[in-house]
Amino acid sequence: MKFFMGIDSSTQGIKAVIIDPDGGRIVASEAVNFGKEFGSKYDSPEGVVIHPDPLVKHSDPLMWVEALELLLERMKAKTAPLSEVSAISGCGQQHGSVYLKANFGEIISSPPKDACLRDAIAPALSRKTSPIWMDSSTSAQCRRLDDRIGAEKVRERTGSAPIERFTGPQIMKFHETEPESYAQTGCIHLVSSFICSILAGKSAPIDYGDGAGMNMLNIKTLQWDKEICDAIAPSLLGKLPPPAPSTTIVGRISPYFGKFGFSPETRIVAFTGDNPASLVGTGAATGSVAVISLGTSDTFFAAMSKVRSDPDGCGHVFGNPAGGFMGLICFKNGSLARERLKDELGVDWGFFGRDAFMHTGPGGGSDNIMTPHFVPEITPPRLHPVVNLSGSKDFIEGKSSKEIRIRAMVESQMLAMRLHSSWIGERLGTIRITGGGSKSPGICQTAADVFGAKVETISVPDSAALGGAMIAAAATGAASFGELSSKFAAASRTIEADKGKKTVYDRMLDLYRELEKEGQKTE
Ligand code: XUL
Repeated sequence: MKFFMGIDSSTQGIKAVIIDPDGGRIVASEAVNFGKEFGSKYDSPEGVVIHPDPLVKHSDPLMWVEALELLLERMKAKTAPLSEVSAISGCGQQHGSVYLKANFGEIISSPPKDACLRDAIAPALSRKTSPIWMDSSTSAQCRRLDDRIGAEKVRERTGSAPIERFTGPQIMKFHETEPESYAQTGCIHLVSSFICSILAGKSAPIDYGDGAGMNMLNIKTLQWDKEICDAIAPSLLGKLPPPAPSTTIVGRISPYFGKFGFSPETRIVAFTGDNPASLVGTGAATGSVAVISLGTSDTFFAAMSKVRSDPDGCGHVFGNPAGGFMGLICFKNGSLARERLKDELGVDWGFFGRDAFMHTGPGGGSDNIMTPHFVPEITPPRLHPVVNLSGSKDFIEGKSSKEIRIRAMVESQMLAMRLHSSWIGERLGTIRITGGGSKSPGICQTAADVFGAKVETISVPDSAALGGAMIAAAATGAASFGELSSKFAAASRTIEADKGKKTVYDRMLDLYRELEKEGQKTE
């Protein structure tokens, strides 16, 4: 058995890749889109249950389970070499939590082979839906955690100030609003450890990568912080799986999965968060390379040689699956904001990502910038959409050309990343860009120029699933993280920064900082 599999259970779908570390090649990949396959069944056209309150964002964990089975069925039907998979790891969208009764472990240890997993697991849920990372309905709980412990103390101990989407404030809200269901909860899993548990047929640990996204893991002791957990909800410590390194071997695959062709010898390695997995999948877990991932959310992350947290309270520290830590910042208005402007201007991605940049210069010649926060932003945290503009009169009045407006949005997004990532404090001469936006030469060049860094793109589209497969291979000793990075995450294209633009972007960075402060005043 020489292959390794990575599974990524994300907001909009679930993906898998199988790698051959010896040959340095991807041998199979597959994906299931939640909205397309199960949108009407779970009232979730984009993988998220429709809810009248825009701050509430939940998903149905049974949809994730059903999608996992469909994914494996499809792989089997396409004769993917599942019987040769030596180990599986993977990841999930971060922060999302699954609430389970005490019988969860027993149920997943031997689900009836002829039943579907979804039906077997349904009675184990103590809460029907799972709050996910897009949820921002817990501001009151974040304030309570601040009152009870102190935001600074939470940040210093856990790597992040109390944040709405983080699991701790979400658990507090569940306990406050549904105390009976909370009392029925025997175990709380993250999306990652939930999927891992099902594959292993037993309750899996929560790895340091995803566990640090809960506001509960003490990043110095790598244990759950008792004082913080007690302040969140009663008896919480007893409901949490143990924290563990990302390379922990949880056990052999559950016999249930034999029906897809897996060998009973296949090992299951702990799952992690999608961002820590992407750090591995982009080859940045072991080097001084930062990553910009342009997806539903835009994220900026890098491995950290020393643990430190963001004094502004916007950034986060997570475990690096290859050891040590990583710093991350996450923007909610990522590709959704770019798509919104693209549609508003009636242009296609070719124009948006390339043409718009060909005949315009930095700031459109007038230091045009904006806060493109069409939905309440999380970096910096905002309760409302804040779209403020600064620059030429035409730009502020929305009369500028399409090119100038596109450039202003992309430059502003990159300036926001530069501003809010400076606390990570590493010497990062190279930035790797992944995700949909990395196909755009205009966006890549803007990133290089705004950061004054070399930008590289990599050819792998699913860095999170790939990272999962690499973790499985490294954890079981098939290859080191460094070897796997050079085989699977080599740069496919390099873009050098235009050093001549440094002065103007330094100036625009100061202007952007001021514009963000203005936005805070209007809150
Ligand atoms: C990171 C975050 C998002 C999700 C997306 O803190 O909330 O990047 O992990 O899946």
